[in-house]
Amino acid sequence: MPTPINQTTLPLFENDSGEESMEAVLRKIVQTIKKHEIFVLTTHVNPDGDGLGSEVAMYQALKRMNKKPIIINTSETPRQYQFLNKGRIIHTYNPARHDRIIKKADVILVLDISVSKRLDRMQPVVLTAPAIKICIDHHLDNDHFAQLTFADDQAPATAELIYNFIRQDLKQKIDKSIAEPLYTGLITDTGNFRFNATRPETLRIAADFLQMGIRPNEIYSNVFEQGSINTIKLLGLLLERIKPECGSRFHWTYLSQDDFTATQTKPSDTEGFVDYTLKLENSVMGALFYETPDHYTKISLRAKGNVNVQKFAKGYGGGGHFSASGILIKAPFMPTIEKMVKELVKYFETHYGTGK
Ligand SMILES: [Mn+2]
Repeated sequence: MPTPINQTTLPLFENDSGEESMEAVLRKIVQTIKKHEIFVLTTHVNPDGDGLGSEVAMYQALKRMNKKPIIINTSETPRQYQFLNKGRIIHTYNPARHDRIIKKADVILVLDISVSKRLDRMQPVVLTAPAIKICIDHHLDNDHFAQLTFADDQAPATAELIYNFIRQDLKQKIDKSIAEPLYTGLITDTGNFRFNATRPETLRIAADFLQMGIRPNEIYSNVFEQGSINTIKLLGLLLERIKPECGSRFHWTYLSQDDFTATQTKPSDTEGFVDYTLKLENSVMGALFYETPDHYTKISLRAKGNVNVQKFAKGYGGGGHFSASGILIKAPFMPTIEKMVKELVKYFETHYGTGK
């Protein structure tokens, strides 16, 4: 169920009056935006297409309302999202330059997170700033740091919420400068409209963007086709080593620090690589092990259908979602792989049968 959460200005909603509360929160957010002038927009550490796209779209809408918005993020904008940074409107947090601005802001709009920890370096200044904090997000976790939170965990992307908010609540026209960043948010958070969370409304919004003349092939290419020869070589190493277990229903592979060194790459270049373990026929669970720079073991887990990798990950201090989770094990790489593959096989066979 969509969960509107607000703690300070609204009473917690009771039983099933949820709809009403959500409306009320939205109304208060609109009033707050209309009343004020200086806005700081931000998103989570290591921002993705949804966080960045939502920020840029809101920035454009606020500009049109003659407000003074500024986007300040904890992390730098990744290379593949630089095309969203037209006019260099996205700033990377520098305390000496930005603390003053954040402290003077009327409103801080935090997008695509409801947990302040994920603001990372910016957390202290955001929490202590006198500004009214507003959160718009689609995650369930919430540490209640904002006065106004609009969270809908049924939405596949914050971009979908921002689209409705700009159009229906702020009553601003959606044009290409808003459609392009929001489309980016939709495709990155829905895996190009293939994840379960994708709903009819998501595709209707995408259709609206196409009608405005955005080019899906160009946006896709900007985001997903920026690989280097080095990352392709790294992928080659990973593919060669894929090993089947549990009657080819579970596949795993690994990358060591030596592999990163040999290909001049780093762990962050493995984005999306674990998905290859699920591209094989009958494969419903996959694992990618990689060695961190401090020689520990990171495990990325992916699953299909009723296979729950989150439960396994939690047992080892990891976390994530039902079909996509991660674990960091502070133990040497090769022995840990051996041990954890055995554990994964045991877990899989216990819950999903031996297939024999
Ligand atoms: Mn998101």
